[in-house]
Amino acid sequence: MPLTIDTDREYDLEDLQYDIEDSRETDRWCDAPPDVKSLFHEIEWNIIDGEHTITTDFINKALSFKVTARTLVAGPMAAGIAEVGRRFKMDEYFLPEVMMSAKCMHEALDLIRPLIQAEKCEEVGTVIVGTVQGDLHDIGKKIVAMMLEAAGFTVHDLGVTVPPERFIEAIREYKPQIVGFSALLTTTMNMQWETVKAIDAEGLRQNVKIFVGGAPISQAWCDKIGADAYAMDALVAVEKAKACVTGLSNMKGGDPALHEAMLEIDRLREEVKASATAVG
Ligand code: B1M
Repeated sequence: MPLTIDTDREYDLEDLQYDIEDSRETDRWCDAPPDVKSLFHEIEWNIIDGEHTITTDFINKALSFKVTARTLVAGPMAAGIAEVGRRFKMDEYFLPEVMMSAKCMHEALDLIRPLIQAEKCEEVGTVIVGTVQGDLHDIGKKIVAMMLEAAGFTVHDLGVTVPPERFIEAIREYKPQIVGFSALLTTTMNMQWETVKAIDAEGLRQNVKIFVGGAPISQAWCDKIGADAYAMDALVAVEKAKACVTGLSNMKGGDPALHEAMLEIDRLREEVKASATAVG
């Protein structure tokens, strides 16, 4: 039986700001057996410290406890890289440290990818993803691509710094139902808009449902640039993508009713979250 651990809760990551050598009491991963909880803390710390070999050793150990690949990505790996982001923002970390932590994430994702692919369900559709032109960030996009694959999509990942014309070429080649743009920089988010405009100018806008994501991206930005869906994380991306190829498959890209249906998914999720909090 796979061991699933709650990764949906919002945790306080304050303890990660201090160098703690010994095992700690935190509110995270409390539903995990003690051995796994401490392994998760080791994974968080080794990503923060940029220790890629040790990170992958601990990932392998966690897998031997039958922790699912998805739990590892959404749990300790997400917590570790979030703290790296905070340190970078506060000038506590500089690029070399961030690059070492990014290497940990990439190696761990490479290790996990075959397992996620093995979880793949029945084929449901085709998606193209890419990080927009000028932007080199790809950890989040890779996670989204992997989760979509596990949900049954064939995913064509165009890589990083993808110009609008490459997206257009790929839409013609792969005929996807969905195309997703990732952008992590405030200076490159505008390329999402340029890419939407270029797809529109080529007469392809109705052929594809456009998803946008990345740290500076919001629902307001998605509305402004005329994309169909904003996904704040990989799980939301999967939920919305599945809706696009099932109940909403007849809707065209750019249809205001599709945009509204995507917002309804967010509203329902918020309601479920609120009622779970009220019960808890
Ligand atoms: Co960069 N970086 N970085 N960086 N980096 C940020 C983004 C930054 C916020 C850090 C900070 O200051 N706090 C900042 C941007 C500030 C701004 O724009 N206002 C920044 C900067 C400034 C830079 C450079 C300019 C630094 C420099 O050179 N001086 C430079 C830019 C290079 C370039 O792109 N041209 C740079 C470089 C790098 C590294 C190469 C060192 C490395 C990237 C390695 C890599 O990706 N291969 C890096 C990293 C690692 C980060 C942080 C620390 C972490 C990003 C990350 O991987 N997060 C980041 C800080 C932060 O975001 N808080 C930062 C984890 C990942 C799981 O989350 O990517 O948000 P995320 O993905 C989520 C969702 O957003 C969503 O789902 C994902 C999974 O849940 N999602 C989608 C993402 N894409 C989606 C697409 C979809 C749907 C959902 O469509 C289907």
